[in-house]
Amino acid sequence: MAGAFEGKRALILGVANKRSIAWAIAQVLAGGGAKLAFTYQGERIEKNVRDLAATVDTALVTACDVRSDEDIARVFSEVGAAFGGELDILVHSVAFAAAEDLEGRFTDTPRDRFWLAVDVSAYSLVACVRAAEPLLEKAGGGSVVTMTYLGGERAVPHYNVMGVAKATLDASVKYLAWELGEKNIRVNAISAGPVRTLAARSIAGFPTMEAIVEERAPLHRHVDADDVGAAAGYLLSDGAKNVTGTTLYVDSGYHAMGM
Ligand code: NAD
Ligand code: 0WE
Repeated sequence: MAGAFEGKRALILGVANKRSIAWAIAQVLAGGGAKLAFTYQGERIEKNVRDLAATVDTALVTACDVRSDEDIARVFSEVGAAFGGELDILVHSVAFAAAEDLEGRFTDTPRDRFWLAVDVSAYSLVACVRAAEPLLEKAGGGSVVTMTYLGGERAVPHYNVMGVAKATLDASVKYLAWELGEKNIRVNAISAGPVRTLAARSIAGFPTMEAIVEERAPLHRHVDADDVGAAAGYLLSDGAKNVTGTTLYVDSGYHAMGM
């Protein structure tokens, strides 16, 4: 796909390290000729992200905690300055729930941590798309991709409040797609099977989940971040110009099964 993103400008939220799904997507965009901007969550991962960004054509690396309206406003003003007031691509690859809520009973999720998961993992897409809208519009339209998981549609043991957050995210994708379609802004989700990233490796029983996919999915193999990167490359390219409001499953077909 060399050249597919020549002249395109992309903002990517959610790189933590080289295993991040966001980084796999960034590499596909960079390989196609895009100019990139990155946000990182805190000083703890700043160096990781700066080192990775330095290996591609990067215009901006800046901090963003998606819980903060001030951070989001500053980030999009910096992106506007870096990219001449325009943006073609927005990649949202951010999620968080308190670790204890991915271990205990969903029934026991307290109010504050329920809203934390929805705030970081779902509302952040709405806030970022709203802030990106003028930049995307000025570019004549654009493409937004977010990352979701089957646990937002079905009960996946232990995914718990993250499932509720993903259900909220999935519905948000459809409402955003409807409203922004008239501005030629497309909004889609990728539903990935379990991928060995930082967010996934800390989860007890993750190897078991990979093994279940390998046993039951039609393609009998687990999913890598690069597989997700390739799918994002499609959704973010002009080849998907009439695709919006949808979910592309990159899960070896697991979602199609009833057993
Ligand atoms: P990751 O840990 O590499 O990425 C998660 C990112 O979220 C990190 O960069 C982290 O800094 C960021 N983040 C968390 N809280 C934030 C906040 N308050 N403000 C800003 N950023 C914040 O893990 P990943 O697996 O690459 O996850 C990326 C996305 O993919 C998530 O939405 C996740 O739900 C989704 N996803 C992951 C899998 C999987 O198995 N790994 C499967 C399907 C979907
Ligand atoms: O979306 C995710 C994981 C997102 C995530 C991961 C963590 C780990 C560290 C959100 N918040 C946190 N909080 C932490 O403190 N996935 C799709 C991967 C995943 O997570 C699971 C899964 C799968 C798959 C949790 C339980 C069951 C299945």
